[in-house]
Amino acid sequence: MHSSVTAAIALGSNLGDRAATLQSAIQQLWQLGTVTAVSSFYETDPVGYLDQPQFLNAAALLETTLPPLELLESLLAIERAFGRHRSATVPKGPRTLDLDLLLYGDQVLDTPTLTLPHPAMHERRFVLAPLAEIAPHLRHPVLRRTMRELLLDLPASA
Ligand code: PH2
Ligand code: MG
Ligand code: MG
Repeated sequence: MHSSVTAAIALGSNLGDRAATLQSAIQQLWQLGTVTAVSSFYETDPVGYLDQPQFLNAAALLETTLPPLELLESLLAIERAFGRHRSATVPKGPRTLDLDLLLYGDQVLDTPTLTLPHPAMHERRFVLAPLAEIAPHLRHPVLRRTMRELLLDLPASA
């Protein structure tokens, strides 16, 4: 019997019916555990690669017994089910669905395929705004700041 861990997942979409995609991706997350919180959907300007449509972003908390690499594989399988084919698209470019594993309990991990906590999560308003909505007191295991503090720490330009 594995004990369950709370994972934080970022969702993003900027192609097709974005809200319908996020809604049904959240339904699919139930196959991986218990979805304990889902944020509002946030309309956000693209960050990084700018020449692409506006995103709809959200965050969810998932209580799961899947180990982190299996959870990551399962999230990538859901992305593929929504028609995302990585080789065919620009890195950081438009996507029907992006599911990023942000946190897996307090676990700190650095492998070629998965880094926990997600290395850029604390710099991104489109990640922190939805996550702070559903988990304001959740603490980043490396930076030791809560999601609300990290959000308030962001420069206005982020
Ligand atoms: N994802 C990216 C790159 N830029 N910008 C916004 N607003 N939202 C995203 O989800 C996003 C992005 C790469 O995953
Ligand atoms: Mg991403
Ligand atoms: Mg991703």
